[in-house]
Amino acid sequence: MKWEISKFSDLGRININLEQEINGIEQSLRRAFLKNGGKENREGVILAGFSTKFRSLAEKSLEELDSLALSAEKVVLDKMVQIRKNIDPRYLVGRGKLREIALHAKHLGADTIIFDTELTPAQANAIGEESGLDIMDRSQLIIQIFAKHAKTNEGKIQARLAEYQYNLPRLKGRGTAFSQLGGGIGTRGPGEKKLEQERRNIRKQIEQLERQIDGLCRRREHTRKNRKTSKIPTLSFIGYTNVGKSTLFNRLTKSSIVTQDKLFSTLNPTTRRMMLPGGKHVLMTDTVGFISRLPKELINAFRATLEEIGEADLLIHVADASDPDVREKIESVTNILESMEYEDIPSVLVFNKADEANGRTQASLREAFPGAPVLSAKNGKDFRGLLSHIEKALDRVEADSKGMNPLPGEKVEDAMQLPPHAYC
Ligand SMILES: Nc1nc2c(ncn2[C@@H]2O[C@H](COP(=O)(O)OP(=O)(O)OP(=O)(O)O)[C@@H](O)[C@H]2O)c(=O)[nH]1
Ligand SMILES: [Mg+2]
Repeated sequence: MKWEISKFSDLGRININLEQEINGIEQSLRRAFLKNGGKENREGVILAGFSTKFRSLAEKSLEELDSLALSAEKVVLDKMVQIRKNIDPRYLVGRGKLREIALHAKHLGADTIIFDTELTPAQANAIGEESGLDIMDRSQLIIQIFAKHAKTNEGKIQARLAEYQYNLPRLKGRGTAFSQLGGGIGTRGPGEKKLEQERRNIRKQIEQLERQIDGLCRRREHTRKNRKTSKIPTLSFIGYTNVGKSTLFNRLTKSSIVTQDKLFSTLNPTTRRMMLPGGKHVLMTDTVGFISRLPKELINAFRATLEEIGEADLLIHVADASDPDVREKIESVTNILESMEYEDIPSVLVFNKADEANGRTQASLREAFPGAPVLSAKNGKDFRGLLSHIEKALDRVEADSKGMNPLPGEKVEDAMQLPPHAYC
């Protein structure tokens, strides 16, 4: 930026065209925004993280928030981290730091600050008022991605319910945001009377959506019952988002589900029938991925989708071998399964993206998770080994359900990986 220092002259004689000056500044900000990868119709955001312990923890978490923001089509203009001994109950990062972030955001032309945590409704309002910017939190961002990626009627209904449930307690001070997917939480709103009417409307909408989702659950349950009577076992692909579940599913079942380097590309379950190498027919289901701190509103709203996982005979837990945080993510998935009371469903662990993991990493995964295949859905050519592994595990599950002992000479853990938390 070029600076020019003018000589101070009589205030009455200063000849500045303020409108022209402001337009000039706005144009420069626009150019800076576009230079950072922004497009006219994309929202520029600043990410704000903090930790009461280590900077590295906050930075790692911000990286994931960055991927979430990209998946929501936002342009991340900057990221800021603060380390504090204690959380400020009103402004989270403290008033001084908040003002600093807000000033920086305005300087860069950002419309919104996204906080890497779940803000209480009171915090969201206080921060919105103090900063004069739109405010989002991590949960709201995830819910917004689900809403954007929902293509089917079922997905849209579930995403809308999550959005309404999230927004209802946060309506104070909000404008028309509840009726648009993804408004910021800190924007100014209408008067109290209008707000009360909006709250009543939302409650009514929530009741209607809940009823529709109960209907979806019943319909899916009916389909599953039919499948059960056909006695074809069901296998569900699960795992952290973006690990390559759909890519692997496509390769195994010769399908063409959309795959992309974005979080939560898949929302709707897809089921395909296929034959395993030993001749057994199975139904394979690809479904929505998980993330740590998955908002509770989504777990409730997506129950019709998530119940598909609960009915599987075997879960194929896909993890990303190239991710330095793979162990934490496996644990996150296990915790989410536990929270849904699905921890007793047998699972096999499969490491994908081996093409991006070096030899040492692969060796250490093989040592820590003995028996778990390490492969590449993208570059791999032969998946018969994986399918045989899955088939063996399924045989074991079926033998167990009939109360049979392990096959002669076979160790249980060779054939079937217990839920990950049980063997690491
Ligand atoms: N290098 C490499 N990339 C892969 C591999 N498998 C998948 N990918 C890439 O990883 C990204 C995510 O793949 P998806 O199959 O959409 O992942 P997912 O787990 O279904 O993701 P969600 O549905 O969003 O939860 C895509 O860009 C894929 O091309 C692999 O074996 N190696
Ligand atoms: Mg997918």
